[in-house]
Amino acid sequence: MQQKIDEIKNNFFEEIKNIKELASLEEFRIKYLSKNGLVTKLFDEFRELSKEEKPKFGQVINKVKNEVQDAFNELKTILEADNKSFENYIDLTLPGREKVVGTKHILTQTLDEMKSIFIQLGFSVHEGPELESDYNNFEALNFPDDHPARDMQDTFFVNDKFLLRTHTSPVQVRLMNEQKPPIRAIMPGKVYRNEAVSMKSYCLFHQVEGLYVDEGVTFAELKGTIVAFLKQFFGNDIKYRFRPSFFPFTEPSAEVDIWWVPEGKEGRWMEIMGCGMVDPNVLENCGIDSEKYTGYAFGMGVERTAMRKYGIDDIRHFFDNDKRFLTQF
Ligand code: 2U9
Repeated sequence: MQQKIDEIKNNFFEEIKNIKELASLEEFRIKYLSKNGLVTKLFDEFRELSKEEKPKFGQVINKVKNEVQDAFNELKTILEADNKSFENYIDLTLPGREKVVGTKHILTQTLDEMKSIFIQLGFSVHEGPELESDYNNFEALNFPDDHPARDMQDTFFVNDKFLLRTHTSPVQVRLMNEQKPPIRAIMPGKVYRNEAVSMKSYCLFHQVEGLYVDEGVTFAELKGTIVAFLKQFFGNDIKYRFRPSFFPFTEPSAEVDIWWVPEGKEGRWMEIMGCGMVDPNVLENCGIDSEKYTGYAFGMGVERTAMRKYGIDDIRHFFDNDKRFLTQF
């Protein structure tokens, strides 16, 4: 019996030296100290001993039991403390986790840039509702009753009096009705057209329009402002031309083209914006004396302009919200 006790005790103290972590400590406890453990089992054997042997081995087994239990408890305390400090350990040398930071949509960036250029040129920024009256969107702007834009095929009508604005021009109409000249403002915002969706057109897009009304405003000033914008937006070397055109709300009217050389392709003229002197009828419709005041106006599509600047070939990219497109800008 004594030999067995010694063997278990020696093995216990030999094995405990190799235990370095809590997981192996549990296996070790099961082996020696659980209900069926080697040390616990010694008590079963003790019960089988003769009356004479019992007092002697009782003391020996109890002593061994206390020694191994103490050693076990001590190691458990140490390993638990180690484990805690391991859990709280911060490795300051680890590289940081990269956070994905959102960026402004390319349209917002383009709008911001356009606004900031016109603000520098002395324009204020005005916005208005997207649901407009037929009067503000067409009537006040000199659109004849039979103009194609007034067709259901081209415009989203809500009823016979209201529609989704097809340009931001009604904001100018509102402004002129509210304020006396001088008025020098741009109108950025969403507009809607009932068109077949394709690479070039979408049912919704953004415009920036501008208006300057005062005494003695001339076409030369209009030209100066537009050229200043083109140079800032596309760079000083931009080649441009003004070409006569027609709009119901301006007379005379012009379209502005820029010379554009797409990558790997031949250069060509590309239309970038329209402009003109506000038609006297329009000024009168908005309560402004056309004998005293003149004004110029211009308008451009933000998507189309951004497509030119950044070489984007399909307008639908702006609205698809594909991260592969958005993160390029
Ligand atoms: C008022 C009077 C005049 C705004 C103007 C244009 C010329 C023009 C197009 C460019 C491409 C629309 O985005 S587009 O499809 N716009 O060519 N817009 S002058 O003239 C106004 C506006 C309001 C009261």
